[in-house]
Amino acid sequence: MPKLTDTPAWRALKAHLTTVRAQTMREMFRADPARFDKFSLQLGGLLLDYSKNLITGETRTLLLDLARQSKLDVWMARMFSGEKINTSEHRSVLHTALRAPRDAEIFVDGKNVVPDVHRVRDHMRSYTDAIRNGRLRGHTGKLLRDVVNIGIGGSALGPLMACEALKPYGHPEMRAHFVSNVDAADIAETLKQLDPETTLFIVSSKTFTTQETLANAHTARAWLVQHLGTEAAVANHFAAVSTNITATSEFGINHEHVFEFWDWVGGRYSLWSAIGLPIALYLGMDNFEQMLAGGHAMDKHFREAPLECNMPVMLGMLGVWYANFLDAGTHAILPYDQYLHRFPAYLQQLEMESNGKRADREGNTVDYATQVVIWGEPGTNGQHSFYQLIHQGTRLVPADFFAPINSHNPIGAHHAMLLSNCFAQTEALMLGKTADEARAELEAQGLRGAELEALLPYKLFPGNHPTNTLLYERLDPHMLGMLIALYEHKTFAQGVVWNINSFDQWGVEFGKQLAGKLLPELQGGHPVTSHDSSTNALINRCLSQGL
Ligand code: G6Q
Repeated sequence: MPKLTDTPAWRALKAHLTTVRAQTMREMFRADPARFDKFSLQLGGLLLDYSKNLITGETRTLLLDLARQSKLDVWMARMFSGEKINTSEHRSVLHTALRAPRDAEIFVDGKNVVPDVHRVRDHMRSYTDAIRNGRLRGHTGKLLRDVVNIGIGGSALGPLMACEALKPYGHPEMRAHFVSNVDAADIAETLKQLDPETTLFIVSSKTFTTQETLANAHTARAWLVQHLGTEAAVANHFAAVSTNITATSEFGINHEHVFEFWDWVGGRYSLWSAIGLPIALYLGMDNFEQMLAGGHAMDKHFREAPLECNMPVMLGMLGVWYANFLDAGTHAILPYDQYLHRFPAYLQQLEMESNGKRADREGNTVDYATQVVIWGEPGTNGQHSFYQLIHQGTRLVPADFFAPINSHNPIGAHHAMLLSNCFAQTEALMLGKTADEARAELEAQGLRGAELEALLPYKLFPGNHPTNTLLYERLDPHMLGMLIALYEHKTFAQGVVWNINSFDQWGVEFGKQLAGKLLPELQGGHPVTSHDSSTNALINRCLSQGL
């Protein structure tokens, strides 16, 4: 197999760079009034405008040639059919099966997994209905109204992001809390707000061995037992979600409140499984299923739409264009939707944990860039902070802007102001401000001569900064499901092009391996000498100062 960077599609894109660099987006828009129509896609209430990118029609053709050369269609079929494409862990990759309809058939090791998915989903429905309508109550008979998810990484970020994103659909008397960090401040500050009689803890852990989660779960359990005065209270106040059912029963969780999932669901892809239990509790199972339906609609689109009309493919290939041909090192996620304020953090894990890798599928170290750094904050807050660098800094920062056409909170002019900021930013990032335009502005302010010329360089904006805009009717459960699945498949498409396994996470496993290593030394009380001088000094300083 030729090296990726020597393949015809890769070489063609390299050669094409000079054509794209020879023109600005400002010129491209001026030359072609139909540019928006040519470079935008729609799917069920979601519009993707990718016309403000550093591409021509030919760039798109060449990027899709690269996707075809990478056999994206073959990899897609392998993933959806349950083939074990996560080769380093010998696992299928079937988060898509979690949102498949009841009559679908998807096989892993000869077994149709869809009936199991729906069995657990039915269990989630009966449990969440019972908690929400008060049939299942706390140990003292009170309604359970505070749900605390104890989990980390993939067992936290998705449910947290979704509960925040869909707050307008939440049960008016319920609150969802999330405890992840092993720093006791996380659980202590959460417990301070809670009444044990009305609190339900969900211990979420695929492996049920994660240090942080088990430490928090034991602390929560001790707090509950101390306040309610009996171990018996654990039965009503704890549920668990895991693939490790033996460990959940060892922890003492009532087996009727244990929700199963399977090793073919990756942690960062697991919010569609029972890991979504806090979402289902807070929003109700009907809304959770709407989210699954949104994910499924995006699955269908990804599988069936031709590459040139395929949203995840377009987002993925644009990312490849910037990472590999225009040397971008980061990509900003900028939601003009406060409800999506944890979406950047969610996508950080999804993309960086999936594709932040350097060994290809054959075990070779790649000689091209893979995943860029994902980061971001909601607009308009970011405008008063890091947008300075995007507008006038020296780095290329492609960005995705998100905005709902309709607000859940139609108060005064807020929403029009929000949207005007969003559209004004992408327009300004594309157009920039030329010397003539800046000069005219300064003259209008009364500046002339040397004073004007001295100020001019600081008032210039090169523009030509690429952005995508994702505009949707309203952020409802179905739309959120579509958006999440859109980025899952974008991530998959990029992994296919980079020839990496997007579904293992040995870097995260390394962290878990390290987690317990220093602990005995910090607890042992004796000065250490076994590490490098920096690590020794840090440990010894803590020991000598009373740890
Ligand atoms: C996700 C990662 C990682 C994982 C956490 C929690 O893809 O593997 O973020 O979700 O480390 O693991 P457990 O769910 O096993 O506690």
